[in-house]
Amino acid sequence: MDRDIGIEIVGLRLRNPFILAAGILGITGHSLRRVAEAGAGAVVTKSFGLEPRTGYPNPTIVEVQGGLLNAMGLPNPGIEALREEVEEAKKAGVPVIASVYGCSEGDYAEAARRAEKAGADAVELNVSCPHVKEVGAQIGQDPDLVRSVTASAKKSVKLPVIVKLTPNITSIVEIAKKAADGGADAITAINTVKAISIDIDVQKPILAAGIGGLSGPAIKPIALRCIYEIHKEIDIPLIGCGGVTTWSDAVEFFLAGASAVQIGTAIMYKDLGIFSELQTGLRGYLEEKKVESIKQLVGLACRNNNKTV
Ligand code: RRO
Repeated sequence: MDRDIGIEIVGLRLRNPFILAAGILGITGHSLRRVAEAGAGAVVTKSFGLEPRTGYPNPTIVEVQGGLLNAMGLPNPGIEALREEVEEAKKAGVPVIASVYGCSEGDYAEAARRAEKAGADAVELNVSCPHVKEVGAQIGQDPDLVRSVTASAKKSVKLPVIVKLTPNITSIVEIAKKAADGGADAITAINTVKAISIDIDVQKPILAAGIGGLSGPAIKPIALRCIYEIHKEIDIPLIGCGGVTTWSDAVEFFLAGASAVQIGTAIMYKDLGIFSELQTGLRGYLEEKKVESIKQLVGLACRNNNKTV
């Protein structure tokens, strides 16, 4: 019989641990629904703020060695439009997580409240966009702000609150501790890694915004290291994000301490068929290793090697 690959995280039951990452294909309610129908265990919307934002001029995305570099600039129609997207996405019957951002504690609290009213099953606080001033990693790089933003979002909703962290920081563990102090129900690690690509003909950065965020296989070892470090120090559910392209990548994340993983850039390489491919591969691994559930894998690599720093 097939192994059950369902999980429970932040009080939500997921049929599998593969979650659509924020911003990738979560452009409309229809695209979220399509991803869910292709087999995702849950979906995260693109990041919504209180007001609409156009985002940066083109080019906003470029393929580089090992992944994609983006500087979209948080384009979104404003949180008023979230309800329609959530309603459409929920038709597929999987949990919908609303990604929200803001400039202050009050913004995050209000955005979380509106996400709850819109029918989302959880909120993911994006405190980690690598290149948008004031709203992104400037919050996620300040430990006290991470704590206070998390605490005020927690106070304003009954929904589970997940905090998505940036790797562009000296100690992600320090920031993760503050998110946990603020009452986070789970942590997603990581958002994209600050990076740049330069056009040698015109001799300037390719992206209109200059610096962007790197995603894809190139950042997988960084994301894994972050999960591993956080898991060793803090007892909080973790969602791995960064370069998961194959089922074995996902297994690495579970072994490092993640209870679920998000899939983003890999969809560009493999299309939506990736969700069934990941499930089949993971079931095969569990059978081969005679493991009953994913839970048994979570953090095993940390426990098997307690000598590393
Ligand atoms: O919109 C973006 O440019 C963006 C966001 Br909000 C984010 O969280 N991470 C990223 O790489 N790009």
